[in-house]
Amino acid sequence: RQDAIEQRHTEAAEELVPDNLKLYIGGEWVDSASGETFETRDPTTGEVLGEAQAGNSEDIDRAVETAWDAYDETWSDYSAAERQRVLAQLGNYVEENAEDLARLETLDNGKPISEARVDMQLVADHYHYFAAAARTHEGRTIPSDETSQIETVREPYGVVGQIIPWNFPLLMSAWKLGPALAAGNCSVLKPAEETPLTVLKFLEGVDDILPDGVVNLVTGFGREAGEPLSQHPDIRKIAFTGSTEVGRSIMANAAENIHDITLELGGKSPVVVFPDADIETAVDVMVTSIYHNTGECCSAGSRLFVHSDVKDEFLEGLSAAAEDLVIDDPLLDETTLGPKVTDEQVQRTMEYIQEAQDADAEFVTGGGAPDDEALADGNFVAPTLIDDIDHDNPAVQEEIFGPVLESFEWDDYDEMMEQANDVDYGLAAGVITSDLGKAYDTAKDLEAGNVWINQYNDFPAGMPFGGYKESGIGREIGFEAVEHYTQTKTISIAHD
Ligand code: TXE
Repeated sequence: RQDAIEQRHTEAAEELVPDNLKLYIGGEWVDSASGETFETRDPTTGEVLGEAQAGNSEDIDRAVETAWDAYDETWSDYSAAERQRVLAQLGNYVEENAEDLARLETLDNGKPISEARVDMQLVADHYHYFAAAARTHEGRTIPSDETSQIETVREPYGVVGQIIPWNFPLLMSAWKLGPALAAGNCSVLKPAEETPLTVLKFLEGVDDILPDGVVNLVTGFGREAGEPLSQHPDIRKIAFTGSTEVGRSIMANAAENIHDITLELGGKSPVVVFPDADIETAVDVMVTSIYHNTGECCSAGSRLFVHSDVKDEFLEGLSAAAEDLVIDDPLLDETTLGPKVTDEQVQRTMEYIQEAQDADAEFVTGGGAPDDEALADGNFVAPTLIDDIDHDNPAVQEEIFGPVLESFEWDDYDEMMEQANDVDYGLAAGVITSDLGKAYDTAKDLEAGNVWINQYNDFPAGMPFGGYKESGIGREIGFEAVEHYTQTKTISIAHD
């Protein structure tokens, strides 16, 4: 089986990895100023997939300048209808090439192909949503006295910087580029060093659709390429998705230049199960909330609060469902849990598992690598369910970003809610109950930017998404995201 996996991946890489792994600036494929490159690896086999350019501050300077040229000379002259057509064509391209892009995403990130296919449908749909949103730019008329009329118009910033992570590589690029372009901005985008391939392939494919310089891609590391982008005085806004730690430094850099900012950071989201919940539904929702994308979701529902009346039945169902997940080569249709993106991410997850073990927590299932020799070369972690753990344990308070769930039993609603809100994060939450009135009340009590009721990780393009507390600032996707890429100009007109 191990040989078959290797062969499948080698063949897929030969077919799908783009020849062109250069920087994309002003519609040209160029080498990084330093000439340095970095390897991106397949997390299933450990093999090198390709070498991308390691951009630095010189490349960022060049990309920002080029983006301004494109804005001044071309993009700012495009009407909303013309921007709509460009965005719709980006969506069409992804639809037409969805299978190749999905397989490449699986190679670079390790996510099961079934999930990568859903990502690609979402990418296409986001471009179509933002194509439509480009046409809905409206200002307001402000009531004033009889001698003036006041109007507002929403104008783009011009050039924006965008930095994205590795957990949904192409989807995160669409979350960033869609609203920025719809609002009329040009972008300098830096993908994560772990997963540069799909966005490179996408830009290669849409080169004829995008006017030169509207989207500029600088691959590279956080310190060398991301930081100079966030410090650049000539961008007018920075949007970042990643760790809270890096988000803090991005915000400090934005403060230096008084730049607008959107931050979508980590989470440690609670899911509350009421005693009247349908257990089968609740188990399905919980599996999606914590094991989808191997737990590498900022929204992951990673703390379970289950009512004591149903706890035993629920945990039994959930651990059985976790053990039924198919951990295997993510290129296979039937696989439901793939490898984590890097060795480093496995180490991080294992350190938290160790914290729980040191505290004598009960491991209902999982707690290490899966017992499967054929997967020994991959970054696999078995789905894990932990019970009997203190709420102040680091494994409970900090984001693990792996397939690891901690369970808490509750009887008293107020005490449970206090604990559910007792983390620094506030990104998402889940409520599972058959009483919708109760669900609404609970949703209001939860300190979270998004609350899912009887479902989880549902991300349609129109849904504003973002965090409370240390999970971020501003909202991604939805029409709110387009507004975040504009500034308001007020025009006051005198009349007799
Ligand atoms: O994140 P980083 P990492 C969380 C998750 C994960 C942890 C660490 O808990 O375990 O963060 O992951 C760029 N200036 N999330 O190390 O470092 C970097 O190159 C500017 C949650 O991957 O934040 C990449 O493009 N940019 C999250 C991006 O930031 C910098 C998704 C994210 O990397 C930079 C990912 C710097 N100084 C991780 N340093 C979510 N919210 O979904 C790094 N980068």
